[in-house]
Amino acid sequence: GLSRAEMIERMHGRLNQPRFDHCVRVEATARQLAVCFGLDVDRAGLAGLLHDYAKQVPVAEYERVIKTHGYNPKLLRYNRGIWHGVVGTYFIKRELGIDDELVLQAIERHTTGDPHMTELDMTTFVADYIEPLRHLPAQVRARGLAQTSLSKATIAELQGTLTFLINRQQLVYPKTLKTFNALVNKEN
Ligand code: DGI
Ligand code: FE
Ligand code: FE
Ligand code: FE
Repeated sequence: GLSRAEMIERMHGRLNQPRFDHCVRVEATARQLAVCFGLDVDRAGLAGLLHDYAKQVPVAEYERVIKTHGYNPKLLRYNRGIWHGVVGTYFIKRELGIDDELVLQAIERHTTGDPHMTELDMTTFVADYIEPLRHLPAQVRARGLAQTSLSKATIAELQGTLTFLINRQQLVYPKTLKTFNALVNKEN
């Protein structure tokens, strides 16, 4: 596979500097969480580093890939907020040669979660939300919960995201709500 330096070079080809810097902070946060919860630190770091690799892929490129690579056409109703996780792994596989299915799954699930998400998936999901430059009240609360429980932090993040979307009358991706229900059922 590619060296870290080569991956970083390709990330600069797809991402502006603020988004790149966010990815590096998520990598560090994900590694810390993995240490705390006894997970694979390098896998968590790699998923964190690459999670937003496809965030700035042009809309037309996404539409083409969704239409020609067997993705659900309903995805076309959403935007890059949803695509960069669910479809983003297409670009990460092709352009970075990542083939670790656990890393790819964590990236695929990093925006919506998944009713069956693993602890590694939660690490990427939560690290994205609590990296040091996140300061919204829901993010501060999730950061506190992440000291003791990945699933409680994940639920708090879903609560924050769903509230944000509903308050702005934005389309909720059904899986985001399904994830919330599945985790609340397990936790309470
Ligand atoms: O990529 P980041 O900004 O670092 O964080 P993220 O991958 O968690 O994406 C957050 C964006 O995704 C934010 O603008 C809200 C949007 N989002 C999350 N869940 C949903 C969603 N957008 C829609 N339309 N539906 C969802 O269920
Ligand atoms: Fe993202
Ligand atoms: Fe997130
Ligand atoms: Fe992110």
